[in-house]
Amino acid sequence: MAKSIINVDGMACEHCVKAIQTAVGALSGVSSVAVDLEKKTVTVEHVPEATSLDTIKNEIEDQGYEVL
Ligand SMILES: [Cu+2]
Repeated sequence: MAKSIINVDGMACEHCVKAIQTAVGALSGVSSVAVDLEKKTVTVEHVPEATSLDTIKNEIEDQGYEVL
């Protein structure tokens, strides 16, 4: 299990939090998704062999947010 902290811009409200949690949480091997609006971070616990960090970043960008 890996813990990745991703810097993300464009998250503004609870809707953004939900959108990211739902989309990233649906990826296989992801066990938790925590969004910190103030710090602009998304912390993901995942099995790297199932879902890589790049896959998670792509999913966040697909949702309309900018990975920094
Ligand atoms: Cu929002």
